Amino acid sequence: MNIIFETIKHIAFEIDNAIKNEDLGYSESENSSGEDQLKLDVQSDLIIEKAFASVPIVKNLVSEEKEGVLTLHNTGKYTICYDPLDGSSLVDVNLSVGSIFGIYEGELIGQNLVASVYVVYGPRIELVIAQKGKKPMLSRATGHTFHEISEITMENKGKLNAPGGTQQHWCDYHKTLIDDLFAEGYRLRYSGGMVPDLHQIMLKGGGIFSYPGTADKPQGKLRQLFEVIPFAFMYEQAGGEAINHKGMRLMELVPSHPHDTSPCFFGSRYEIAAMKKAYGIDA
Ligand code: FBP
Repeated sequence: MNIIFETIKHIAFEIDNAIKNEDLGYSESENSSGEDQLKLDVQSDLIIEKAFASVPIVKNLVSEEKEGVLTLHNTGKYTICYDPLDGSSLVDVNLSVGSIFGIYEGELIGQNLVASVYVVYGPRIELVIAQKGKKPMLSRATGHTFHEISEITMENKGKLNAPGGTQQHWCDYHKTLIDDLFAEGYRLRYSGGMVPDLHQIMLKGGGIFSYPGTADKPQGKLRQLFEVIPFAFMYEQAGGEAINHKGMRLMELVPSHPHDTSPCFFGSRYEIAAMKKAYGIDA
């Protein structure tokens, strides 16, 4: 598994270099969800594919930017589902973005995720690795080397609120949840980039990130295999919780298609309990 983590560190420097030096314009192509692709989306995807092509333990790659499964090594053990540049539409306004990696063994379902990694491309490059039985580990780059900084542990209650989704299409009880949290003194922290938003809540002790199902997107927007499940694993390893709109653990998701999305709620225990109460879910 360490060879995968070391390869992701190498990928992080290459993508950071591309963000800082390459063309921020749109490519001619669309991804499999019909979204226009930035040249950086395509380039980041190629950087990842090239890097794992020389890692025999990686059997398959599944990218948010492409349809289908790419088999690299038939004798490999793991499938890596990844979002090469999450929040890429924020690069041209110079906000932090990220890459997300979910490492699965066997069928591509929540319970088969064995490790996850995300990279934050911000003022500095930071990387967090979560493995079974361990607290997530934060590392930070100086020069071209990552140094381990600290394990991440979430408090039971936080103070940050990151509410995603088009507010005019929120259901009433979701609006009540969000309004009540602000009435309790929570501070708004939503950049439009899932990676920096979830990173901030984890590092600043807790709170809640929500991207609900809405009238315009009943199944939410965020993809199960590439975004939701890898972060659900991160949050649970850090002592937080991650559930869907029915109160089911996101780690129990069974996508029927690689690009399936899901309503999702990530947070510390107090805020997830508040969400369950607002949604009428038995605690
Ligand atoms: P991409 O993976 O296509 O970048 O989209 C995901 C994302 O940008 C997340 O990073 C972010 O949390 C969300 O979409 C923002 O959505 P919205 O613009 O609806 O708030």
